[in-house]
Amino acid sequence: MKLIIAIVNNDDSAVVASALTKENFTVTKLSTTGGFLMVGNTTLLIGTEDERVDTAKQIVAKYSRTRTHEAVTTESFGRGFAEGALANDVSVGGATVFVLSVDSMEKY
Ligand code: 2BA
Repeated sequence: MKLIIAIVNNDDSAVVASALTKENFTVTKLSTTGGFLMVGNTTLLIGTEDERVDTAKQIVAKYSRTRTHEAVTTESFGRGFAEGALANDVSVGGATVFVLSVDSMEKY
């Protein structure tokens, strides 16, 4: 058994989770924050049999779009976006996916 950890954009998370559920995956959605941009994203936990991992990854990839996000540089801290802050465009996503081996899973 595997645990898939998929970090996706908030705007894609409902569609990705719905598509996974439709294909009989069980999904837990966590509200998370990226350490670099410090903006919200969504982490999906998907426990599944080894042979279904590729299917889950394909679904996540299919519904996760790459976006450009403006990141304020450290020199701009405290000045905000409105005051001529120095901003860089950062490419985010589609999705970052980790696959971990699971020793056991029980439901009580
Ligand atoms: P953030 O940490 O907010 O990162 C957002 C985007 O900023 C990243 O997009 C990447 O393009 C850029 N970035 C991140 N760290 C950087 C750094 N040290 N220097 C320069 N640019 C950097 P993605 O790679 O698509 O990542 C999207 C989100 O997925 C991340 O949000 C983070 O929450 C998660 N993530 C990505 N890789 C991860 C990893 N190796 N471990 C844990 N979480 C990860």
